[in-house]
Amino acid sequence: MADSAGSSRPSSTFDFVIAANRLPVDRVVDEDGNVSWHRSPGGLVTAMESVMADRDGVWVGWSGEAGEAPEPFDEAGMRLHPVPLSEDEVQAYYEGFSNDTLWPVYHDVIVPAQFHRKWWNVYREVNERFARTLAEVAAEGATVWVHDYQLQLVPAFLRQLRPDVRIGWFDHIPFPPVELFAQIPWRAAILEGLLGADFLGFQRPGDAGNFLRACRHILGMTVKGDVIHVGKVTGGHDVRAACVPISVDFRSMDELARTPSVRARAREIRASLGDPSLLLLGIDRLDYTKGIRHRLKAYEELLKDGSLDGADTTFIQIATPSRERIDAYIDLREHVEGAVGRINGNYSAIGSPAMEYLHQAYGREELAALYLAADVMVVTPLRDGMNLVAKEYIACRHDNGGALLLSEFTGAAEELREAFLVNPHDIVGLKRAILDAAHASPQERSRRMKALRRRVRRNDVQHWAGAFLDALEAAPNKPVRPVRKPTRDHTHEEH
Ligand code: ADQ
Repeated sequence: MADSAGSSRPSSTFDFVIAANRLPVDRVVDEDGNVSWHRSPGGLVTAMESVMADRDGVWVGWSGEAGEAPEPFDEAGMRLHPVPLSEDEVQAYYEGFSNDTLWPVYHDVIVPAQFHRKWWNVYREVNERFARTLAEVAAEGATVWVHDYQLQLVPAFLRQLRPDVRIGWFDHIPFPPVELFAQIPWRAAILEGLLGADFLGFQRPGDAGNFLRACRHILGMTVKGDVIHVGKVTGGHDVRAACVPISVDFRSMDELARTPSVRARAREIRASLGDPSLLLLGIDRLDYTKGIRHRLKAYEELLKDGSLDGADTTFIQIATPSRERIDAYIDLREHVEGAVGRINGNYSAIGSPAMEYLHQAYGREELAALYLAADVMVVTPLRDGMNLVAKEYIACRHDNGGALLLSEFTGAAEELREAFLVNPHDIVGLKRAILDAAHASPQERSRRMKALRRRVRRNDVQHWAGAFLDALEAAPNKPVRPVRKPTRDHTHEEH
């Protein structure tokens, strides 16, 4: 940690800096009003912990609560540096531009995108604030890893402030074809924002290809292979855009699923549903990209035409609450809950529900037990950057049992070729694939699962983080301007 005595906050700078919309912790207030921070579950935090373990690192992000930001603090083995967002900014930058403009455009416009100039202006301001904070906490020559679609302007803002640092950006969601991306009124500014980075990582080769094409078509840039020569944006540097698919912490999930308590809980889950002969499982954020409506339609038809027996089959759908103030999410929830009620009303028997629907978040143990209990994991997104649920299911199936039904439109489908692959728009094909997966012989399931487990074990989340950082390190760009100390005395703007 390098001291910077004399400056106001922060009192130190770091060699390794992560920027993500959210900090990796959630604020918890107990009955007596005491505040504590709990580490958020999830692979990204685990991956970053392993990367941070032998580095001097800080994570810059929003705390999840509107208003003043808490002072920087240590948690989960790293320094956390909160960025403030006002209630208006949460609505315009996060719920608005990130989740109601970019999210639908980047996911094939499954629902119409909303374009509002005010949202864009606030998105820009918040990105600039993130960049200023990063410029303050990054040590000379630091590596800065920026995450996801909420922070696409950060690379260029940061490069202007700190040409000495090495900047990487990773896109967790798809990058859309240029025909869709071109709808965004601020498309050129977004590309220019990203091109401030040295290396841009994407989930699929197709996403990187879409980005490269957008640079050619919209900005008229010269692209050679996977390198873009950025002439006019930041004074001439090269940016590489390539595919580095994210994964899960295979070893820790595998270990967790082997514990006696998780195995016992898996048996208990089946018993509590009347020991159905077929247990199907879906685990998703309640998001229209995840294809929940399509899978319920296929399931309902299978019950209706008698291919499946509702008294002897249960479909557990865990739908984590998500973006609950956005209209498209409110509509989706109503539709899904209506379908679940109808399916249960028509096809359940007492003690043997045809569907179990839970709109709640769960701990890792419970998720591992669910994965272990399920005969068929149903993953049917209409578009998904990767889909970690599919990989978590594989990591938990140390028994080589279970079958993975996987949409072709997930990043995961590029790697997981031994899954039962489906086009979720094709309801007939989806119904057939559900039956194929349900009726596959134990030998067939085991053959597929062994191959899938080999792949995810090798390409785990630690491998992903290492590959990203190696690519960033090897990126073609070198700082082109004289190294200059960041300004440390600017105050954070309040909006
Ligand atoms: P998401 O769209 O959130 O991620 P996904 O990759 O499936 O989708 O990750 C969801 C995570 O949340 C999984 O780790 C899962 O275990 C967890 N989860 C789901 N339901 C839960 C529940 N009820 N309780 C607790 N945890 C739950 C975005 C992109 C993806 C990409 C990831 C990572 O949309 O395409 O794979 O980022 O890059």
